[in-house]
Amino acid sequence: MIRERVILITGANGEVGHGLIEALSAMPDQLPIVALDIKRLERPLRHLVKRTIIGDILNTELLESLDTEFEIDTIYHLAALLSTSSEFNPEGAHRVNVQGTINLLKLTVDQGVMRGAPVKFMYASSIASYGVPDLETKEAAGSVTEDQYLNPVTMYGCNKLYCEHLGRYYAERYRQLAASKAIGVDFRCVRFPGLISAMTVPTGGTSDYAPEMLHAAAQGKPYASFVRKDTTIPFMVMPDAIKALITLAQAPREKLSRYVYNVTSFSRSAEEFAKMVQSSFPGAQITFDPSDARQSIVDSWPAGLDDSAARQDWAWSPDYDADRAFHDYLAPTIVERYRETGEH
Ligand code: AKB
Repeated sequence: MIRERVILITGANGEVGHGLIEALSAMPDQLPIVALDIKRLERPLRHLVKRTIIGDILNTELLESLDTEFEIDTIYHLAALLSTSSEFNPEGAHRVNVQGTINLLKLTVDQGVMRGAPVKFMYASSIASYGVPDLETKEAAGSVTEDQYLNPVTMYGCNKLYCEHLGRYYAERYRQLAASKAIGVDFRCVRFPGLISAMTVPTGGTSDYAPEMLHAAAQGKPYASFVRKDTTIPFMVMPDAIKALITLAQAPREKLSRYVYNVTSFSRSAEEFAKMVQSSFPGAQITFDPSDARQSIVDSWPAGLDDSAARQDWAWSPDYDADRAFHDYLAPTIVERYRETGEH
């Protein structure tokens, strides 16, 4: 039996999954995509993938059937419960975010054993892996490196940080006491800032105030931000997030000096972000009504990320600074999106 060589994307129906499917399927000579998600892949994307599977990464029988049927070239593991959702069900979040990741790492090991070499495992981590103790420290710290302030305050952040460590373990030390050296995984991880897409409104995150502000303005709806005006974290627009994942996946392994890389584009306060939204959508009604609990989560995330390792090792550079993000991507794409769907 010849197994078809594919790329597997988990969480394919999420906002990063959508962008990744569009970008990968537009690249010449790309392998077919198998899209896995607990929800059916949205109709406009279905023709871009070889197979859409509605299923759970906790279902090991399903993963075994993928192992039998396909030769997986690269896994992009995007499926996760985000930070706000995870706080409402921490144990459930742990199951999905950690056990789900272990199940996929095991699938990647099994694929590597059949191939005789480690298979690539691309992991989407997050700024939530950080935990800065207070606002004074946050201000003094500025842009933080991958190794500073790793004391996350959310279940999601704990899960992300632990899975970064699991990736290193599976890459370097998997079954280290076995008689002969076991094949591990080629683990590569991007630690993302808050992501903003013109096409989808995220659900369940705590950096969602920025995209929510923008999507509300585009629909002519008022919006009350759940964080204070001065709240500052780094952001990136979706095309740059996709670029980061694909560029890291394509980088020669010998150029990579680490497993986890920060990437970022621009840092803005919620008030500055609101002003940029209002310059694209004059008359947007944005107010500030902070929620203490969600505010304290965003306050624990750094104001900036130092992404010099990614710039150095795999020539990372975002295409969109804040101005370009708004004027060339967010505003025009979002206007078109709501014109097409007629959602107001
Ligand atoms: C969230 O808010 O949970 C995510 C993230 C920062 O990873 N957007």
